[in-house]
Amino acid sequence: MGEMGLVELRRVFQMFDRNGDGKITKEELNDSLQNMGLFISEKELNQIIKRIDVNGDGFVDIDEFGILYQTIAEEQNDEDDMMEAFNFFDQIETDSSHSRS
Ligand SMILES: [Ca+2]
Ligand SMILES: [Ca+2]
Repeated sequence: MGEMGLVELRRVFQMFDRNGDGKITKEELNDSLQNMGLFISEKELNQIIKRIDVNGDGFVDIDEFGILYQTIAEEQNDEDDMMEAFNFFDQIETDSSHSRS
């Protein structure tokens, strides 16, 4: 899956999956975003989840999270809003490479 390795994906996923149960809830996504200084509305949050949640169970598992990554990479030219919302991926990568190794 491109530059984004599975190990890296798993690491980022775990940052979002705060209770470690293997799926990201809307609340966990919201918490993670807020921790990164990104405050989005409930409506936007629902839209993001809906977009990511391929199998419709209301949670984001690691497969769906991987799809999100690819989606962002492929659509970054015509999905400016989504890119803005997901600029935090850059921050995560920067943070994790500087903090505890
Ligand atoms: Ca979780
Ligand atoms: Ca799902």
